[in-house]
Amino acid sequence: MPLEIICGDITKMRVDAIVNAANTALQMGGGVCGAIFRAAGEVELQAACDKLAPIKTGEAVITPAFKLPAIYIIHTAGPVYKDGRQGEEELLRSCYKNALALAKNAGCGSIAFPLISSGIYGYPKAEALQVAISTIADFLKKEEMTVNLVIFDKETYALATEVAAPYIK
Ligand code: AR6
Repeated sequence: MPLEIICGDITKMRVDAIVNAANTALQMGGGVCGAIFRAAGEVELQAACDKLAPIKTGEAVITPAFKLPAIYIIHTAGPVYKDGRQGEEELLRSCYKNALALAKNAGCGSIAFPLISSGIYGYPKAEALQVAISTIADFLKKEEMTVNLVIFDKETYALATEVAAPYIK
């Protein structure tokens, strides 16, 4: 199954689409979003985002990737984690599903995701990994695509390889 867990910086990925862990206003923020805006070109990317904003939590939209090695950036707004009883899991699942559907419609053969909501938005990393990996695995049962999950820090990467082990045979 073409699910690959990678430890690194998503802005360097040579794939058809990279996913941005955005906010609903599609404004440049911190974390991976700030890194993507800086590497793509802040002015051009913000102008493209302004035409599509706002989005709802769980939705996804697509822009060019400007100066990045990727072709597209798919922006999706993850849920802010409160206590896990506010529909966070379904909303996080929607981010992955909607981004994958958009990538498929755009003809992408490869996509790279960060671990959405697991930084500034506070989603516990182990649970965020379960949602990400199980949702991607479900998609790959029916569709052909190379899906990379790009994890920034070594500790979370080690956890990710454990969570993914039953899915990668
Ligand atoms: N490549 C891959 N992953 C990264 C990178 C990178 N270059 N930089 C950070 N991460 P976060 P969120 C990881 O906070 O929780 C922004 O302001 C990071 O270690 O970027 O969805 C947006 O505009 C973490 O595991 O996104 C929103 O307002 C993961 O990316 C808000 O933050 C996601 O962390 C979104 O918060």
